[in-house]
Formats: sequence, C-alpha cells, structure tokens
Amino acid sequence: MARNFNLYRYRMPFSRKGETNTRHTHEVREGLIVSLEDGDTRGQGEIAPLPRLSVETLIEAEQQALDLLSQWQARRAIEPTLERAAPSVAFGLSAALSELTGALPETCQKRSATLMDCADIAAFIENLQRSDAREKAPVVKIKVGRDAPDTEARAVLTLMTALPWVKVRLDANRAWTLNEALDFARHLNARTDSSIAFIEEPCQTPALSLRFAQETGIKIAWDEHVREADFHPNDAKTSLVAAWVIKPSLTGSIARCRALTDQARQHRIDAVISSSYESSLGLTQLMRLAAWLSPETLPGLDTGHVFQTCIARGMPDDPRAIIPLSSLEKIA
Ligand code: OSB
Ligand code: MG
Repeated sequence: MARNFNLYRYRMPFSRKGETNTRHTHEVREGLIVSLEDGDTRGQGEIAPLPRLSVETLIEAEQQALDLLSQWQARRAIEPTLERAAPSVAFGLSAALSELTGALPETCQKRSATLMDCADIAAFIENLQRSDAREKAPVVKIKVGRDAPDTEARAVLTLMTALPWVKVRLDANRAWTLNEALDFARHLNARTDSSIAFIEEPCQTPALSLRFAQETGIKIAWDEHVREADFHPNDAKTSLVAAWVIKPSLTGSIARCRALTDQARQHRIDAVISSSYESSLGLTQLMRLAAWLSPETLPGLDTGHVFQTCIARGMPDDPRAIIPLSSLEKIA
C-alpha cells in the first residue's frame, strides 16, 4: 500500500494575552504540520521550534523533516534516526507515526495547571472566590523572576492566603541569583510547605538551585536542565527535586519522552508534560501524551488561549474557529 505525506506551514499571531505571558514577544507563531497516509491509516504531527528556546530554526527543522519524510515514504525505518534529529522534528514525526500505528492513545487529559504571572493573581482570586463550582484540587503555575523578589513573594502570598487549597507551582526560568531566590523565599514567610509544590529552576545554575532547595526546604523542579547534556537522571536528588518538566517539542521523540517519564517514576519524581506554544494540533496530542505517560501528575498545558484560532483540530470545549489543513501553505 502506498505511503504519502504532506507538509504544511502555519503562521498565526499571538494574542495580547500571549504576548505578556511569553514576555520576549515573538509576535507570530510559525510551525509545520505533517500529515502521513499509509494505506487506510492516517497520522498528523506538529513541528514547531520555539525561537530562543529551541536549538534548531524552522528552516532547519523543515529541511530535516523533508529528508526524513522521503525516507519514510521509501519505507526505510526512520525511528532510529529520529533519536538524533532536532527535538521538534523528532516530536512531530514521532507523534504522526504514533497516530498512524495507533500507539498514541486517544484519552485526553483536559485539566492543566493554570498558567499566570503575578499580575494575574488578583483577578484569579476574585474569579475563584466568585465561582460556586470550585474546581477540585486546582493547581496554578505562576511565572516569577520578572519583578523584584519581595514584590512577587507578596503577590504569591496573597494567593496562598486567600485560596489555601490551591497548589502553587512557581517558575523562575533561571532568573534569580541565589540571594534573590533566598530573598523571595524569606518574604513568603512560613506559608511555603503546604501550598508550594515546587519552584522551577529558581537560580542561574542547577547547582545554585539545589543549594536554594537545601537552604529553604522548598522543592525545585528541573525544566531547562532536563534538556542539558550534563543532566543525569540517576542523580535525581529526590529529597530536593519534586518534578521534571518535560516539553516534548524541545526534548524529542515520544520514545525519548517516555524514557524520561519512566525514569521519573522510578525515582518517584513527578513528570510534568508541558507545552511550548504549540497550536491546537500539537497541544491536543500533548494532552493525550500526558494522560498516557504521566496520568498521576497534572500537566502544564495551559497555553492554547494565546492563539485566536485552532489548527486542523479543535480543543475540548473550545469555541474557536478551526483552520483546516487545506487552508494552510503547502510546502510538500
Ligand atoms: O518556562 O516553562 C516554561 C512555555 C513555553 C516556553 C517555556 C515555558 C513554557 C510554559 C508552559 O510555562 C506552560 C507550563 O509549563 O505550565
Ligand atoms: Mg520553565
């Protein structure tokens, strides 16, 4: 049976909300959608390197994808090559192949940690206090490291005091010196233990972040570090490290992500499947990946709302218009 593939490019603006959330504003999100056909079976995937965080550019990803796709069409086994491909290419092609073979289960994790920065906290408190349908076990992820540590600590403390049942994840993205991180912790007072699940990468280096955890008793999570060459999964430091944040578009194939979630489970570390501003197509696949590979941990996938439209597929309970593949720019 014949194999066939199509490759499309999408471009869509970040909405205003997205601009504040991503901070370093790339005004337009660009990515590729790959669509595979093998006889009666179909599979799609998204290849969307994120400027500044991905090592590969979109042009490089496109070249690699085209090369691998023609190998796939010629029935060569590309899975081993995927492990050496650029992360976004490896994720997108492995997702398409997994849909084709039925390996990626349909079950979707619809819930996610609610993403916000300190400026959103007041509105969030008001919303949650007003709504009578109290979400079970809400989890928020607050971006910090953008304003003075004491100012941000006070904002976070306001949230923890007003809504003590909310679990708080914080993400400093390596913005703080050790002293700034300690300053932040000091201004949280003693309210940290029960509410704060972890701080992602508080300090400029992993070694400093570990010292921060040791000195404050606040657990940390690895995000950037998981993707570094000197990341040693077996050196898990489970008493200090609560979670690994796994962003497949920046990490690699589904097989690679699965190896990481398996290792995390062995060390009793939470594996947080997280997004990198993918379109609805990649994002819904990440929701399925989260349900499959890390069902016990709430993922970090609250990034869909930064776009006004969906690509190819809708999201659960989402009224936004869906742009069909046939309306995208076809590359191959
Ligand atoms: O720093 O975790 C980050 C999205 C794109 C790039 C970097 C990050 C993020 C997120 C995704 O925060 C949402 C989440 O993890 O909850
Ligand atoms: Mg982070």
